[in-house]
Amino acid sequence: MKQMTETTQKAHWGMVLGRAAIVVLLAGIPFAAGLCATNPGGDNAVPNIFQPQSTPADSIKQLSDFVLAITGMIFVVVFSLLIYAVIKFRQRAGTADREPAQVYGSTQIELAWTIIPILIVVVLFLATARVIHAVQDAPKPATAIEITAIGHQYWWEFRYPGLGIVTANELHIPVSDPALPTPTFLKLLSADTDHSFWIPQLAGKTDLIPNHPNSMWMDPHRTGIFLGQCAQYCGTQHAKMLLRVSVDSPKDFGAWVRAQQKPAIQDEKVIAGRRVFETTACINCHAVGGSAANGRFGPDLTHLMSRETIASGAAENTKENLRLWIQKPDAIKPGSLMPAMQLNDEDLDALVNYLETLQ
Ligand code: HEC
Ligand SMILES: [Cu+2]
Repeated sequence: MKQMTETTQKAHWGMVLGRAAIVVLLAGIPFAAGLCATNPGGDNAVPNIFQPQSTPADSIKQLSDFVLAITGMIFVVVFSLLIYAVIKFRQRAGTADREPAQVYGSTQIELAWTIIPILIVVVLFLATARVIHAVQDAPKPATAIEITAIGHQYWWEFRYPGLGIVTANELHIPVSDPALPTPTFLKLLSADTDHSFWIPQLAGKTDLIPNHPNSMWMDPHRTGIFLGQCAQYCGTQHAKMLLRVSVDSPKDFGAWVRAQQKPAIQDEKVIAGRRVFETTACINCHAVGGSAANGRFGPDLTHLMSRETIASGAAENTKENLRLWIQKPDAIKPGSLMPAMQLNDEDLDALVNYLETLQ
């Protein structure tokens, strides 16, 4: 007798705990959604899929909201029925040794739960197909900016074929005024392995695959810095393969383009450092416009100092970081494909002084 009460008591506590767990889980959903929707740190401090600022990202957000609403409704209906059944038909003292009523099939119910889900899936399919079509088949206006983005282990190369610009890691594009749209169309390529281009606030995620050009576009609605990240594991330093997009006003973009189109500054004061650069392996991997350096394995350094970060966002572009980077890239980005160059202090200082003139 005593044993039996103990078992029922245990079962009772099990049930209370189970119910409490369900309540906690349900309460967690709006909490998590609230966390995601807030934007700590102000202006685009974190990439955020909940605050689209460009047409493709906006279409994707709207579709996700729609799908979430429908699946959320299904979740609520199914869980309400489940909780109802669990409570209403729970084991009671009087019914412990009786079998529940045995029901064999119901054509109406079976038809309903076959046809309704099919309709829901068709609606979700059509809504998704519509957005995919609108994003992928958008016509390219004559005013579009064309850029080729090439993924490298572990940095980004950006080429503006129409403007004759080559740069790295920090993409500059103009803001797009709906009255006179200047969207940016990107051709996506890879120099080695599979990468993925993702700036959540501006567009969806698209892979960069060797020998298989992909494309995407974005038309940012406001200026500012937007952050992104390589979204496909591509090797050791995949995590430090960040993307920085500067959406500029038409005036700022024009000024940036003119500055980038100039050849590298040749400052006689840093001739010693330039000599170090041009007589070591640097030039096999890096290009500096208007000099003997035309390597393509690493980022173009012609306008290195116009970038706020180095090594794909791994460090700020300061004198100390440049020095450290050349001496020991692994200190900033372990596994990066730039070798430690083993220079003596004198050469290193001269070299950094030279790099600092590459405005
Ligand atoms: C074997 C090829 C190779 C050699 C040689 C090489 N680099 Fe690099 N370098 C790279 C690669 C690859 C990166 C990109 C690393 C990353 O971000 O993952 C890089 C990045 C850099 C960067 C950061 C650029 C940016 O905008 O992020 C600087 C500056 C740089 N190298 C300077 C030098 C200098 C100076 C030398 C010569 C002393 C040199 N490199 C030699 C391959 C090389
Ligand atoms: Cu990558």
